[in-house]
Formats: sequence, structure tokens, C-alpha cells
Amino acid sequence: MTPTTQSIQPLVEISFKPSPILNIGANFGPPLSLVNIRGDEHDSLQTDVLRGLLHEQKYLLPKYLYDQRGSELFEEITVLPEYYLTRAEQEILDNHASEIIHRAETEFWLIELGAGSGKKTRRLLQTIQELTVNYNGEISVKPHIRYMPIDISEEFLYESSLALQRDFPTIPMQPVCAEFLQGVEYIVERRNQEQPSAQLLIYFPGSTIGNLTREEASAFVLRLRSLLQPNDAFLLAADMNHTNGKNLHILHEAYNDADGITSAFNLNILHRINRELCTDIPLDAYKHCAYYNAGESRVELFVESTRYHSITIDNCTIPVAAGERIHTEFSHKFSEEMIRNMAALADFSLTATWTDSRKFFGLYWLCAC
Ligand code: AVJ
Repeated sequence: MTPTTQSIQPLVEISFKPSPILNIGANFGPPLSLVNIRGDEHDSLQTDVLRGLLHEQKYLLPKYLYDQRGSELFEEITVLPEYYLTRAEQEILDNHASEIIHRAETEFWLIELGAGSGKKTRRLLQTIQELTVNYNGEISVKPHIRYMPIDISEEFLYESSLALQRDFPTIPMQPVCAEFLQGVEYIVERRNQEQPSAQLLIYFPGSTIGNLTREEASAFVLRLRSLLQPNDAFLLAADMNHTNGKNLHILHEAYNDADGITSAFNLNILHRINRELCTDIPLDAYKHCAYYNAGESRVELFVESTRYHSITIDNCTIPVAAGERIHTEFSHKFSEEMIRNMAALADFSLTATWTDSRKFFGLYWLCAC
């Protein structure tokens, strides 16, 4: 998509002026407006499901795991004892947020891929807010710093941004409802118009990059790089693979928790299809299947049929064999070397790596220089 003046016109603009009482310590609070540049492109669940089930290796796209219920179950996953990823990334931010933020230039815009509402985002914003405290202890808005989360769910984006703006009134915020790269493209355009000297710091948390295939991930990094200027930076979070000593059962159990929450999360995709497409996939015929494939450095998730049945969608009847697996998600894992190589191919250079104490998870500063 080539940037045009039209493509950067907000389609929806919601304004919110925080009540003055929420701005104790600041003379004024920035208004919160949300920009929606998504247009009316929408997912076609039926087309995607049909295409996936007619493929030789049946699959369902992982984005369909995240309906309301799926998102709630994922939140539950993040606090499971077996699911170390979220806590490991949090540990890294707890220990290094200040170093990370101080690596950025004086004028920077923090872009987050995915609406941030949780602890990780708060840790970064807290550190940024500390930069806004003057020598005499007064807090003031720093107009040369901005926080801009990008998310495809407008409602979730707005709610989470509102809560963050209330808690961090000195940081100007501009949520952008868009696909990630579309949102970055829009923000680059605005940076060029409004503050060409601002550095963009693109934070991609959660090891969400692992959901993409290796090819898609490389293409994503390449496309992101092509939008950025030499001074900009990409702060990439990625779960580590087994090659620096992480035990294979740690990886296995993170996706096979004792309480069955990951199982419920995975199988929920079938509930969703039944509900939204009025199909009658026999839910009791399916079980959760997830394992670490060391050769590919990834966890592979499937829903596995325990008996023969067929699924009818739009006059199409698709047989499913006993023991047949339908692929639902990949969770790719990365060594530091893999990150370095993927970065180099896209003309990014890895200039800092942070990990948690167990070296389970990595946070990488990729410089667009
Ligand atoms: C949100 C994609 C990072 O891959 O660990 C967790 C999703 N799936 N348990 C991951 C997930 C099953 C998660 N990501």
C-alpha cells in the first residue's frame, strides 16, 4: 500500500478529555483520540475455514483462536505456572526497562504492536513517566514523547488505552486501530509530517512473532524495516528454543498445562466455528494436541479427532479420519543466532539482547542502522 493523503485520514475519531481530577500533578491532560484506518476489510471465517479444511494437512488460522472466550482463556494461560513466557518477559522489563528506555533518543515515539494494557506496557510507561519528572519534582507532559499502540480490535484498543492514559497522564497517547504494518506505515507518515526528528521504537511483545511461519516472520521483519528510517529501532520479544539448555519438558508443559486451560483455549476454535458458521462439529470427538518439534524449533498445536466424522459447511462435506489432526497454531522459538540472522537479512542489526535469569526468553534491540 502506498501512503496517500487519503489513507491517513482517520475514519473514526473518538475524543476523550480526561477529567481534571485525574490529572493531579499535571496542569492539563492530553486528550485521547483513537484513529481507525482499518476500513471495512473483514475476515471471512467461512472462506478461511473451508480453505483450511480442504487442504491436505487440515488447518485453521490461529487468529481465529482469539474470539472473546479465546482471549479470556489466553489471559488465563499467561498466569499458569507452566506458561513461563509472560513472567519471563516481565522479569526482563522489571530489570531492564530503564536501560531500554534510555537507549532511545530524547525524542521518540513508542509504538506497540498489539494493544498493551498489562504489566509489561505499564513497566515501560512508568519508566517513560519518570523521564517526565522535572528537577523540581514536577510532572509535565513531554510532547516529544508519544505512546502509540496498534491493534485490530478497536474496542479492546480503546479501553486499554483509556486506562493507560488515566494512569499515565503525562504521556501523550495515540491508539491506532489497524493491521500492524498498516499502522506503522500510517505512523511513519505522521512522524514525517509532525516530528521528523522523532525516533520510532517499535515494540513487538509476547513472542507473538512466533505465531508466524519462518517465512512470514522474515517477510514481516523485512517489510517493517522497509518502512523505517536508519535511526529507528525494533524491540522484539521472542521465546528461546532449546539450544541453550532449556529443557524440552519445560517447552512441552508450557503448552500442556495440568489444568487443561491451553486445551480449552485450543478447542475453543471449534466452538467458535460451530457458533459462527452454524456447523455441528462434534466437540466431544476432539482432543488437544501440542508438542515441541525440536527440529523446527517450534511448538505445534492441533485439535485431534478421535473418531471418524464429517463436517458440512456451505454444501461441502469434509470427512475427518480417526486420529486426524487439524493444525491450529505454531509457536516458533528462536535462538539469539536466529534473531541475529533474521535481522541481518532485513538490514537490522542486533545491538542488545536481554534475557531473564533462566535464559528462557529474549528481548532484542534491532537497530535499523
Ligand atoms: C500469544 C502466540 C505468544 O505462542 O505462546 C499460548 C499463544 N498458544 N498457548 C504462544 C499460545 C497456546 C502464544 N502467543
